Amino acid sequence: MIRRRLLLLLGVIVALLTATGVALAFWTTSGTGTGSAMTGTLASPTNAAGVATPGSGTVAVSWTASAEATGYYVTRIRNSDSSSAAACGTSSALTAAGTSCSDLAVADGLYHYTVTAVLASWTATSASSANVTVNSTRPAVTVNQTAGQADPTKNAPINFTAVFDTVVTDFTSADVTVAPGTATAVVTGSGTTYNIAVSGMTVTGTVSASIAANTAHNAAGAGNTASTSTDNTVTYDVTAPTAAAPGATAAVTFGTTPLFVNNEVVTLTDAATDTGTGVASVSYYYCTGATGTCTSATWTGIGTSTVSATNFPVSTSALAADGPYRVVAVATDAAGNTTTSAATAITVDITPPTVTRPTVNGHS
Ligand SMILES: [Ca+2]
Ligand SMILES: [Ca+2]
Repeated sequence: MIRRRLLLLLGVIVALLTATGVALAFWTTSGTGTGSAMTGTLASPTNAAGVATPGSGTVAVSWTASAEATGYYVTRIRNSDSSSAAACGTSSALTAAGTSCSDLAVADGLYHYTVTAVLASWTATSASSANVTVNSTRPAVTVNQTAGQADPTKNAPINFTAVFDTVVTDFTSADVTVAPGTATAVVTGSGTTYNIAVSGMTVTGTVSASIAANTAHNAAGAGNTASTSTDNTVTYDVTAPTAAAPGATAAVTFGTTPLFVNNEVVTLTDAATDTGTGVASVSYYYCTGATGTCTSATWTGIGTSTVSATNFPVSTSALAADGPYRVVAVATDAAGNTTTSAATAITVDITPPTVTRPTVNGHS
Protein backbone atom coordinates (compact mmCIF):
# COMPACT_ATOMS: atom_id res chain seq x y z
CA MET A 1 0.00 0.00 0.00
CA ILE A 2 2.80 2.42 0.94
CA ARG A 3 4.64 1.54 -2.26
CA ARG A 4 1.50 2.24 -4.26
CA ARG A 5 1.11 5.68 -2.65
CA LEU A 6 4.76 6.48 -3.35
CA LEU A 7 4.30 5.60 -7.01
CA LEU A 8 1.19 7.75 -7.16
CA LEU A 9 3.08 10.68 -5.58
CA LEU A 10 5.94 10.26 -8.03
CA GLY A 11 3.45 10.25 -10.85
CA VAL A 12 1.98 13.55 -9.68
CA ILE A 13 5.46 15.13 -9.43
CA VAL A 14 6.43 13.95 -12.90
CA ALA A 15 3.17 15.30 -14.27
CA LEU A 16 3.87 18.70 -12.69
CA LEU A 17 7.41 18.76 -14.03
CA THR A 18 6.39 17.99 -17.58
CA ALA A 19 3.36 20.26 -17.77
CA THR A 20 3.89 23.17 -20.15
CA GLY A 21 2.98 26.73 -19.37
CA VAL A 22 3.04 26.16 -15.65
CA ALA A 23 5.84 27.57 -13.56
CA LEU A 24 7.33 25.84 -10.58
CA ALA A 25 8.12 27.74 -7.41
CA PHE A 26 10.85 26.96 -4.99
CA TRP A 27 12.45 28.58 -2.01
CA THR A 28 15.06 27.80 0.50
CA THR A 29 15.32 28.82 4.14
CA SER A 30 17.71 28.42 7.00
CA GLY A 31 18.02 29.46 10.62
CA THR A 32 15.28 29.86 13.08
CA GLY A 33 12.47 32.20 13.82
CA THR A 34 9.53 33.22 11.76
CA GLY A 35 9.20 34.58 8.27
CA SER A 36 6.78 34.79 5.42
CA ALA A 37 6.83 33.93 1.78
CA MET A 38 4.44 34.40 -1.11
CA THR A 39 3.77 31.76 -3.63
CA GLY A 40 1.99 32.16 -6.87
CA THR A 41 1.94 31.21 -10.53
CA LEU A 42 3.92 33.05 -13.27
CA ALA A 43 1.53 33.31 -16.17
CA SER A 44 2.69 32.85 -19.73
CA PRO A 45 2.85 35.85 -22.07
CA THR A 46 0.00 35.89 -24.56
CA ASN A 47 -0.59 37.14 -28.10
CA ALA A 48 2.93 36.38 -29.30
CA ALA A 49 3.16 37.67 -32.85
CA GLY A 50 5.80 38.33 -35.46
CA VAL A 51 5.55 40.66 -38.44
CA ALA A 52 8.26 40.53 -41.08
CA THR A 53 9.20 43.68 -42.98
CA PRO A 54 8.99 42.66 -46.65
CA GLY A 55 12.31 42.65 -48.39
CA SER A 56 14.30 42.49 -45.19
CA GLY A 57 15.41 39.98 -42.60
CA THR A 58 13.74 41.93 -39.81
CA VAL A 59 10.82 40.60 -37.80
CA ALA A 60 8.97 42.76 -35.30
CA VAL A 61 8.02 40.46 -32.41
CA SER A 62 5.41 41.52 -29.86
CA TRP A 63 3.49 39.96 -27.00
CA THR A 64 1.18 40.78 -24.14
CA ALA A 65 2.92 41.09 -20.81
CA SER A 66 2.78 38.53 -18.05
CA ALA A 67 1.87 40.26 -14.78
CA GLU A 68 4.68 39.02 -12.56
CA ALA A 69 7.43 38.79 -15.15
CA THR A 70 10.64 40.75 -14.75
CA GLY A 71 11.78 40.06 -18.28
CA TYR A 72 11.30 37.97 -21.38
CA TYR A 73 13.31 36.09 -23.89
CA VAL A 74 12.23 35.23 -27.39
CA THR A 75 12.77 32.06 -29.34
CA ARG A 76 12.54 31.72 -33.11
CA ILE A 77 11.60 28.25 -34.38
CA ARG A 78 12.16 27.38 -38.03
CA ASN A 79 9.20 25.46 -39.34
CA SER A 80 11.15 23.36 -41.82
CA ASP A 81 13.20 21.53 -39.18
CA SER A 82 11.82 22.83 -35.86
CA SER A 83 15.26 24.19 -34.97
CA SER A 84 15.23 26.87 -32.30
CA ALA A 85 17.36 29.98 -32.05
CA ALA A 86 17.58 32.85 -29.61
CA ALA A 87 15.81 35.85 -31.15
CA CYS A 88 16.08 39.60 -30.66
CA GLY A 89 19.40 39.12 -28.89
CA THR A 90 17.57 37.78 -25.87
CA SER A 91 18.21 34.66 -23.84
CA SER A 92 17.40 33.26 -20.44
CA ALA A 93 20.46 35.11 -19.18
CA LEU A 94 19.72 38.33 -21.07
CA THR A 95 16.06 39.12 -20.98
CA ALA A 96 14.19 42.00 -22.52
CA ALA A 97 12.06 44.23 -20.32
CA GLY A 98 9.42 45.41 -22.78
CA THR A 99 6.78 43.64 -24.79
CA SER A 100 8.30 43.93 -28.24
CA CYS A 101 11.61 43.54 -29.97
CA SER A 102 13.17 43.41 -33.42
CA ASP A 103 14.61 40.14 -34.62
CA LEU A 104 17.31 41.16 -37.07
CA ALA A 105 19.16 39.49 -39.92
CA VAL A 106 16.86 36.51 -40.07
CA ALA A 107 17.52 34.17 -42.98
CA ASP A 108 14.74 33.67 -45.50
CA GLY A 109 12.28 31.03 -44.37
CA LEU A 110 9.07 30.25 -42.49
CA TYR A 111 9.18 30.67 -38.71
CA HIS A 112 7.12 30.95 -35.56
CA TYR A 113 8.04 32.52 -32.26
CA THR A 114 7.56 31.88 -28.57
CA VAL A 115 8.08 34.34 -25.76
CA THR A 116 9.15 33.16 -22.33
CA ALA A 117 8.41 35.20 -19.21
CA VAL A 118 11.03 35.12 -16.46
CA LEU A 119 10.64 35.78 -12.75
CA ALA A 120 13.71 34.76 -10.76
CA SER A 121 14.07 31.10 -11.58
CA TRP A 122 10.50 30.83 -12.78
CA THR A 123 9.74 30.72 -16.46
CA ALA A 124 6.53 30.52 -18.45
CA THR A 125 6.45 30.24 -22.21
CA SER A 126 3.74 31.56 -24.51
CA ALA A 127 1.91 29.68 -27.16
CA SER A 128 3.52 29.86 -30.57
CA SER A 129 2.91 32.86 -32.75
CA ALA A 130 1.35 32.51 -36.15
CA ASN A 131 3.80 31.63 -38.89
CA VAL A 132 6.02 34.42 -40.19
CA THR A 133 7.47 34.40 -43.69
CA VAL A 134 10.84 36.08 -44.00
CA ASN A 135 11.86 37.00 -47.55
CA SER A 136 14.62 39.55 -47.92
CA THR A 137 14.55 39.58 -51.72
CA ARG A 138 13.96 43.06 -53.14
CA PRO A 139 13.17 44.00 -56.74
CA ALA A 140 16.22 45.22 -58.64
CA VAL A 141 15.82 47.63 -61.55
CA THR A 142 17.95 48.98 -64.35
CA VAL A 143 17.36 52.28 -66.11
CA ASN A 144 19.02 52.98 -69.46
CA GLN A 145 18.38 55.17 -72.44
CA THR A 146 15.95 53.37 -74.68
CA ALA A 147 17.41 51.43 -77.60
CA GLY A 148 17.27 53.74 -80.58
CA GLN A 149 17.19 56.89 -78.49
CA ALA A 150 19.37 59.49 -80.23
CA ASP A 151 22.21 60.72 -78.03
CA PRO A 152 22.93 63.57 -78.38
CA THR A 153 19.54 64.86 -79.41
CA LYS A 154 17.73 68.13 -79.90
CA ASN A 155 14.32 66.50 -79.53
CA ALA A 156 12.09 65.80 -76.56
CA PRO A 157 10.85 63.62 -75.05
CA ILE A 158 13.94 61.62 -74.28
CA ASN A 159 13.11 57.99 -73.62
CA PHE A 160 14.58 55.67 -71.01
CA THR A 161 13.64 52.07 -70.25
CA ALA A 162 13.24 50.70 -66.74
CA VAL A 163 13.43 46.91 -66.36
CA PHE A 164 12.66 45.30 -63.00
CA ASP A 165 13.78 41.75 -62.30
CA THR A 166 10.36 40.94 -60.92
CA VAL A 167 6.87 42.31 -61.37
CA VAL A 168 6.18 45.48 -59.43
CA THR A 169 2.68 46.75 -58.87
CA ASP A 170 2.96 50.41 -57.98
CA PHE A 171 5.58 52.01 -60.22
CA THR A 172 4.44 55.47 -61.32
CA SER A 173 5.81 58.62 -62.90
CA ALA A 174 6.35 60.08 -59.46
CA ASP A 175 8.85 57.34 -58.67
CA VAL A 176 11.37 58.54 -61.26
CA THR A 177 14.18 60.93 -60.39
CA VAL A 178 15.03 63.08 -63.41
CA ALA A 179 17.59 65.73 -64.15
CA PRO A 180 17.51 68.62 -64.87
CA GLY A 181 15.05 69.70 -62.22
CA THR A 182 12.75 71.35 -64.74
CA ALA A 183 12.19 68.04 -66.52
CA THR A 184 9.27 65.73 -65.86
CA ALA A 185 8.84 62.01 -66.45
CA VAL A 186 5.86 60.10 -67.77
CA VAL A 187 5.91 56.36 -67.09
CA THR A 188 4.07 53.88 -69.24
CA GLY A 189 4.15 50.10 -69.14
CA SER A 190 3.37 47.35 -66.66
CA GLY A 191 4.79 44.27 -65.03
CA THR A 192 8.55 44.38 -65.28
CA THR A 193 9.20 46.82 -68.14
CA TYR A 194 8.40 50.51 -68.40
CA ASN A 195 9.12 53.45 -70.67
CA ILE A 196 10.13 56.72 -69.05
CA ALA A 197 9.56 59.72 -71.33
CA VAL A 198 11.37 62.80 -70.08
CA SER A 199 10.46 66.25 -71.33
CA GLY A 200 10.30 69.81 -70.11
CA MET A 201 14.00 70.60 -70.49
CA THR A 202 14.56 74.28 -71.12
CA VAL A 203 18.30 74.44 -71.69
CA THR A 204 21.10 72.48 -73.28
CA GLY A 205 22.56 69.92 -70.88
CA THR A 206 22.59 66.34 -69.67
CA VAL A 207 19.29 64.57 -69.09
CA SER A 208 19.17 61.54 -66.81
CA ALA A 209 16.63 59.25 -65.17
CA SER A 210 16.96 56.96 -62.17
CA ILE A 211 14.77 55.27 -59.57
CA ALA A 212 15.37 55.67 -55.85
CA ALA A 213 15.16 52.74 -53.46
CA ASN A 214 11.78 51.66 -52.09
CA THR A 215 9.65 53.49 -54.65
CA ALA A 216 8.15 50.40 -56.29
CA HIS A 217 7.11 47.17 -54.60
CA ASN A 218 6.59 43.56 -55.54
CA ALA A 219 3.51 41.56 -54.63
CA ALA A 220 5.02 40.70 -51.25
CA GLY A 221 5.47 44.38 -50.49
CA ALA A 222 9.25 44.50 -50.77
CA GLY A 223 10.58 47.82 -52.04
CA ASN A 224 13.10 48.00 -54.88
CA THR A 225 16.78 48.66 -54.52
CA ALA A 226 18.10 51.83 -56.14
CA SER A 227 18.34 51.56 -59.91
CA THR A 228 21.58 50.79 -61.68
CA SER A 229 22.50 51.80 -65.20
CA THR A 230 24.88 51.20 -68.04
CA ASP A 231 23.92 54.48 -69.72
CA ASN A 232 21.14 56.58 -68.30
CA THR A 233 22.30 59.98 -69.56
CA VAL A 234 21.43 61.66 -72.83
CA THR A 235 22.92 64.93 -74.02
CA TYR A 236 20.19 67.38 -74.89
CA ASP A 237 21.35 70.20 -77.17
CA VAL A 238 19.00 72.93 -78.28
CA THR A 239 21.69 75.57 -78.78
CA ALA A 240 22.46 76.26 -82.43
CA PRO A 241 26.10 76.82 -83.45
CA THR A 242 27.56 80.18 -84.28
CA ALA A 243 28.89 80.59 -87.81
CA ALA A 244 30.47 83.74 -89.21
CA ALA A 245 30.47 84.60 -92.88
CA PRO A 246 32.96 82.15 -94.42
CA GLY A 247 36.49 83.08 -95.24
CA ALA A 248 37.64 82.61 -98.82
CA THR A 249 41.24 82.50 -99.92
CA ALA A 250 43.05 81.60 -103.11
CA ALA A 251 46.65 81.42 -104.17
CA VAL A 252 46.26 84.64 -106.06
CA THR A 253 43.81 87.14 -104.73
CA PHE A 254 43.38 90.83 -105.03
CA GLY A 255 41.65 92.77 -102.41
CA THR A 256 39.34 91.27 -99.89
CA THR A 257 35.74 92.17 -100.65
CA PRO A 258 34.94 91.37 -103.28
CA LEU A 259 37.61 88.82 -103.59
CA PHE A 260 39.08 88.60 -107.00
CA VAL A 261 39.89 85.09 -107.95
CA ASN A 262 41.91 84.56 -111.03
CA ASN A 263 40.92 81.08 -112.05
CA GLU A 264 42.22 79.70 -108.80
CA VAL A 265 40.97 77.09 -106.43
CA VAL A 266 39.15 78.86 -103.61
CA THR A 267 39.45 77.54 -100.10
CA LEU A 268 36.50 78.29 -97.82
CA THR A 269 36.79 78.14 -94.03
CA ASP A 270 34.58 78.95 -91.07
CA ALA A 271 35.52 79.14 -87.40
CA ALA A 272 32.14 77.91 -86.26
CA THR A 273 31.56 77.21 -82.57
CA ASP A 274 28.86 75.43 -80.57
CA THR A 275 27.62 75.12 -77.04
CA GLY A 276 26.50 71.64 -76.11
CA THR A 277 27.65 68.97 -78.50
CA GLY A 278 30.14 70.89 -80.66
CA VAL A 279 30.21 71.62 -84.38
CA ALA A 280 30.04 68.39 -86.32
CA SER A 281 30.31 69.83 -89.82
CA VAL A 282 30.23 72.95 -91.94
CA SER A 283 28.75 72.95 -95.43
CA TYR A 284 29.25 75.71 -97.97
CA TYR A 285 26.82 76.90 -100.61
CA TYR A 286 26.90 79.58 -103.24
CA CYS A 287 24.34 81.75 -104.90
CA THR A 288 25.01 83.73 -108.04
CA GLY A 289 24.65 87.46 -108.11
CA ALA A 290 25.87 90.18 -105.82
CA THR A 291 22.69 90.71 -103.84
CA GLY A 292 19.57 88.93 -102.64
CA THR A 293 18.92 86.20 -100.16
CA CYS A 294 20.88 82.98 -100.39
CA THR A 295 18.88 80.13 -98.94
CA SER A 296 18.37 76.46 -99.52
CA ALA A 297 15.77 77.40 -102.11
CA THR A 298 18.35 79.07 -104.30
CA TRP A 299 21.81 77.90 -103.33
CA THR A 300 24.08 75.31 -104.83
CA GLY A 301 26.21 73.06 -102.67
CA ILE A 302 29.97 73.38 -102.73
CA GLY A 303 31.12 70.88 -100.15
CA THR A 304 31.20 69.85 -96.51
CA SER A 305 34.01 69.55 -93.98
CA THR A 306 34.13 67.88 -90.57
CA VAL A 307 37.66 69.04 -89.75
CA SER A 308 37.19 71.49 -86.94
CA ALA A 309 40.91 71.89 -86.19
CA THR A 310 41.45 73.82 -89.42
CA ASN A 311 38.11 75.63 -89.44
CA PHE A 312 36.30 73.19 -91.69
CA PRO A 313 38.13 73.88 -94.98
CA VAL A 314 36.58 73.13 -98.34
CA SER A 315 38.49 73.89 -101.54
CA THR A 316 36.54 74.33 -104.70
CA SER A 317 36.94 75.34 -108.28
CA ALA A 318 33.21 75.16 -108.78
CA LEU A 319 32.94 78.90 -109.12
CA ALA A 320 34.01 78.64 -112.71
CA ALA A 321 32.07 81.36 -114.45
CA ASP A 322 32.86 85.01 -114.25
CA GLY A 323 30.62 87.02 -112.07
CA PRO A 324 29.67 87.92 -108.52
CA TYR A 325 28.79 85.21 -106.01
CA ARG A 326 27.69 84.97 -102.43
CA VAL A 327 28.98 82.08 -100.37
CA VAL A 328 27.38 81.01 -97.09
CA ALA A 329 28.37 78.47 -94.45
CA VAL A 330 25.91 76.20 -92.66
CA ALA A 331 27.25 74.90 -89.35
CA THR A 332 25.61 71.80 -87.85
CA ASP A 333 26.20 70.59 -84.28
CA ALA A 334 26.24 66.97 -83.21
CA ALA A 335 22.58 67.13 -82.22
CA GLY A 336 21.53 68.44 -85.63
CA ASN A 337 21.01 72.11 -84.81
CA THR A 338 22.05 74.33 -87.73
CA THR A 339 23.00 77.94 -88.30
CA THR A 340 23.39 79.63 -91.69
CA SER A 341 26.02 82.34 -91.76
CA ALA A 342 25.90 85.67 -93.43
CA ALA A 343 27.18 85.67 -97.02
CA THR A 344 30.68 86.40 -98.20
CA ALA A 345 30.82 88.14 -101.57
CA ILE A 346 33.21 86.75 -104.14
CA THR A 347 33.86 88.00 -107.60
CA VAL A 348 35.24 85.56 -110.09
CA ASP A 349 37.05 86.74 -113.15
CA ILE A 350 38.75 84.04 -115.09
CA THR A 351 38.59 85.74 -118.46
CA PRO A 352 41.91 87.37 -119.31
CA PRO A 353 41.65 90.75 -120.89
CA THR A 354 41.95 90.83 -124.63
CA VAL A 355 44.95 92.72 -125.81
CA THR A 356 44.94 94.42 -129.17
CA ARG A 357 48.28 94.65 -130.91
CA PRO A 358 49.40 98.16 -130.39
CA THR A 359 49.73 100.35 -133.46
CA VAL A 360 52.50 102.73 -134.20
CA ASN A 361 51.74 105.47 -136.56
CA GLY A 362 48.83 103.49 -137.82
CA HIS A 363 50.88 100.34 -138.37
CA SER A 364 50.57 97.30 -136.34
CA1 LIG B 1 23.99 58.10 -73.20
CA1 LIG C 1 24.65 73.00 -79.79
